[in-house]
Amino acid sequence: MVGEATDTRTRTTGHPGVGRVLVVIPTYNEADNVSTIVGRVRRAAPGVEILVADDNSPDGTGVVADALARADGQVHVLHREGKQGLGAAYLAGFAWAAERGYDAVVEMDADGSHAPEDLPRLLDAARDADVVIGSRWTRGARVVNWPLRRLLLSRCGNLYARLALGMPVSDATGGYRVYRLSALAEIDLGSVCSQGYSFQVELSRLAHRAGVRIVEVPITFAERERGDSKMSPLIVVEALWRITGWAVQDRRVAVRRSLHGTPDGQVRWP
Ligand SMILES: Nc1nc2c(ncn2[C@@H]2O[C@H](COP(=O)(O)OP(=O)(O)O)[C@@H](O)[C@H]2O)c(=O)[nH]1
Ligand SMILES: [Mg+2]
Repeated sequence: MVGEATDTRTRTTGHPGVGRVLVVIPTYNEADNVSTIVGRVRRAAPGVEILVADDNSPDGTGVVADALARADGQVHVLHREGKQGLGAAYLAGFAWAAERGYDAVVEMDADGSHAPEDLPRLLDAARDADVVIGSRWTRGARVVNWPLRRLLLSRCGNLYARLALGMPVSDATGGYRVYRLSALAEIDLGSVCSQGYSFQVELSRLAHRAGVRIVEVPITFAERERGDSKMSPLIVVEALWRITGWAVQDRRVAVRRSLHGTPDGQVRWP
């Protein structure tokens, strides 16, 4: 990771009841989208700061982001060496936020699928929660213009994740979230192994296991209008493979525990 970020004349006020907020926007070939999304976030939530985490996009997204950062002290850029996946970009963004003393980070796609106009509502929910998931599959949510195959993939993926992992989360694969830094500190981020979109499921699982407060709020999710999706069959296979692995691991632990218990009789994860 090159990791040089534009700096930081901080003028933010943060979000009431949450504190200083950094919206991390991972980008790969989003030159047509990055200015629009940054502008929408700045208008919708003027108190937050933004970090564009760009994986050296060949289309020049990083150059566009640098220009945005030069013009606005609340916008920063993290330049990474090359495409390493969504999960790696987010982990780098979280570390950047932790080093600089932010109170909360937001995950948001660059392509407009996650409406910045919903952000104040997500941040309001974070006053009484450690993790807020913007859910596509809870009462009051809407999904606009998504092709049927993506709808099915998301519904089936979430059903499988919920059944396999026993998590009370309707949208474990969703990528519009708020994490308090104090909650991320409870999670062993060094153990995260996902590269693609299973990152969201993995963090949901780790947060659930850490016992932090998770709430879901309905969002309106819209298909991107410009640029191409980076979703690939490999990403789907990684998610299926990892969810199955975690489920097997959880069941093994449950069986071991029922046979042997824990030394002090307490229930705890390995
Ligand atoms: N930094 C970085 N961002 C990525 C990578 N893969 C996807 N993204 C970003 O992650 C977000 C979601 O990706 P997208 O292609 O919209 O996925 P989809 O919504 O599932 O079709 C977008 O902002 C992408 O630019 C990656 O390898 N590195
Ligand atoms: Mg998208």
